[in-house]
Amino acid sequence: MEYIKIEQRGRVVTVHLHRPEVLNALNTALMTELVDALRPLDRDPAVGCFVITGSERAFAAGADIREMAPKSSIEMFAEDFFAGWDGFTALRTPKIAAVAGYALGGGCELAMMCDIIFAADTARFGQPEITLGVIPGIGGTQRLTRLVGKAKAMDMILTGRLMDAVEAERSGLVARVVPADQLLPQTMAAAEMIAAYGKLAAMTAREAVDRALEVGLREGLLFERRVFHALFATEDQTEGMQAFLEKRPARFTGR
Ligand code: CO8
Repeated sequence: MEYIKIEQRGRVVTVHLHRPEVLNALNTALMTELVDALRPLDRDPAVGCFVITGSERAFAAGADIREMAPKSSIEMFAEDFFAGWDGFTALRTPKIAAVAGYALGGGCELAMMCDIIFAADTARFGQPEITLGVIPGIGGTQRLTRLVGKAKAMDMILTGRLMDAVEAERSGLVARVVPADQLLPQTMAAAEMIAAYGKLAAMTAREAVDRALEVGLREGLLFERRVFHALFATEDQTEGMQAFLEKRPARFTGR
């Protein structure tokens, strides 16, 4: 793989975006490598969490402007440009974005495609597409608005200004802000914790939380109750509850 580096430690798979010369700008080849690499791991019961990260300077400074610039509208439409990112959001294993430095445009959108964002105190988020004569195209107007509300989303998207990590946490975009040298250790600790739980429960939990952003309360509550019922078919439910009653740690198997 040319544009990403992948390492597995225990049940956690970490993806390092790796185009340092262009601040990890997201081109089609990177997207394809990422989705193709993670798809089989998503189905692997031995993998319980993905971490997506960049460099100290940039998580990703956006979609690759050099790749996009010469394209015509017809080409973008015919190729369904960047529709391949749907393959990333379709992954069911929990995903944490560990963001240091710039997360701009498509980079901010990629972080928002993850289930949780942890930010270094150096992180800066933005949707500066307006400065390029376009608008966000892989979820910025939709996910950012759901996460931070209309007021902040309009402010960011219409002015193109950047948000620092503290404001991003205060606004609900980011789960935790940590000192830069703690970003990967703290992200790994959370990832290992998530990965140690039953994978079926973790996959179901993130799906249920995502529903809250998509459907009305009544429908969301019904979905939650039904998948809660369904988890009683798993060995992990039996083991988790039995372990509690026997006052011992649970040993989840993902079945
Ligand atoms: N694409 C391509 N190359 C980039 C990008 C990018 N997004 N960002 C940075 N680079 C390159 C620069 O061109 C530069 O290359 P070179 O050394 O060859 O000149 C190198 O990375 C380093 O960048 P800078 O010299 O600019 O570094 P600075 O520290 O001065 O500035 C910034 C850092 C502020 C991050 C600056 O690089 C910047 O503004 N980058 C662009 C940010 C941006 O506008 N991002 C949004 C892109 S558009 C987008 O994401 C739309 C997604 C929707 C697609 C929808 C399809 C359907």
